[in-house]
Amino acid sequence: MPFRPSPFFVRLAAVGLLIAVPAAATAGRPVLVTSSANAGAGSFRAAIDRANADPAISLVVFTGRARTVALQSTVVFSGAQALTIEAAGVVLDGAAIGAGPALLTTGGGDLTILGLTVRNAPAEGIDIEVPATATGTLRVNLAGVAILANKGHGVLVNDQLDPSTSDGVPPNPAGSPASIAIALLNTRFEGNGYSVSDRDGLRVNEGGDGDLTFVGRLVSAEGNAADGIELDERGPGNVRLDLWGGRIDRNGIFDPSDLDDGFDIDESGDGSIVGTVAFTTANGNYEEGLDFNENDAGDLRVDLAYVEASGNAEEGIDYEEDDDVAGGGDLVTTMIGVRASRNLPGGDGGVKIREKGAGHLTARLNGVDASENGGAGISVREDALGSLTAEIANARTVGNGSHGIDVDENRFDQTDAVADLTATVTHSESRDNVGAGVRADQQTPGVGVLTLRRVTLTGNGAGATTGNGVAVTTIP
Ligand SMILES: [Ca+2]
Ligand SMILES: [Ca+2]
Ligand SMILES: [Ca+2]
Ligand SMILES: [Ca+2]
Repeated sequence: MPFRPSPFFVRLAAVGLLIAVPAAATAGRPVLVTSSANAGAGSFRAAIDRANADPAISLVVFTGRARTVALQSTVVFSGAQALTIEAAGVVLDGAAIGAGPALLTTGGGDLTILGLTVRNAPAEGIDIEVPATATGTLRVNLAGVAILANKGHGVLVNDQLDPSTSDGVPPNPAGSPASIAIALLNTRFEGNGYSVSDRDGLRVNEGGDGDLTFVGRLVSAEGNAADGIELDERGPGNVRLDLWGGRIDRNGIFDPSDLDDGFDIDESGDGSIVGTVAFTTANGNYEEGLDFNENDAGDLRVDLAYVEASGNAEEGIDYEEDDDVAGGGDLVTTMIGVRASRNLPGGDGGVKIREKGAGHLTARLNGVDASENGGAGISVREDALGSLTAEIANARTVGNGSHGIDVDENRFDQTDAVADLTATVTHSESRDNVGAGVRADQQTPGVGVLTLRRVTLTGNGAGATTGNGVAVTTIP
């Protein structure tokens, strides 16, 4: 399905475009593309070759005469300067490329692309390879861009020596000292990656020192072979996330032995995942809808507002802090107006929020509907050192295959004095679940307190409440 924003969104996008065009676009004389030919005078390839030869060239503009460029081989931009490509609706078609991406950049400068479609390449649509010596921040800005049916990743930004392995030795795996910042406006990634396993709509690999920053406004990633969007940050540095208006649906079907997610973030080494996702869907993906994993030192702090993650094959929303490598750090989240329903039994629940290793978990959920999931509706779990605080209001958890709401605090050891559970559920209904309406479990030592205020808890197979070590106060 094409992405069809409302007229209001289109106007918003137009305003955003004006903001997004960097100063480089107005500096220097543009090289004009006047021909749809694969090569030769006035072609896109010739324009990029001129930019390769002259670092003063920072702007390539399609004049409107070219419509579809049937590339016969990869176009390589090797210049180190920032480059802006104003395409005004032109299509780069890679169907006749024998092998390789449609567009490859290797120089490490900022790249801005406006109004371009890239389709049918036998590998990546656009491959941005970060030089090992890059420093500072490499910025990639895409506005009004469509990335369609490329066989590799739709767009790859690669700052890792070998993304398929944990290359280098943690905590400093191989990758340049540079940070990566990608900004997307009214941009879509559809039907990419159908060649080999693990090819995504958008993949950003950051390695070594540096952060990975992702900003998206009106972004769709639909029907891609592996993840719709994957952000992979290694070594020291944070992932910063700001997505508004995402449609990240029906991704991950390609490899039955490794089905994939809508939006996958993997952070390792020192550093946190911090940010917001709002007005976004992650529905019908073949593994999880949102799959955010933070490892080693650092926190996971991502808030959600008006997000739907339903009909996925595993969890709708899966937050895991210290999932694979415990290194301390907290998990803190506020979720408002979230729906996570009809996610299948492959996962632990509609909304799964899990903190491991040292660190506290604080979850504030208001207006979360997590119903008819194969597992629990809402699962909040804290393991090892640290306490669990959950404030759940205006929730609806109905007809789930396990508990409606599950708050679970697991001790570190018998001497851990700071391992308490404090949960409040107010103005909510948790009924007709296979498990309990609310399960609250506190391993000793530690104090467990569950307060229920105006909560409907009828028709649950394992009773209104269950669990050990928790004092339950019910206020009608
Ligand atoms: Ca880096
Ligand atoms: Ca890093
Ligand atoms: Ca970390
Ligand atoms: Ca932790």
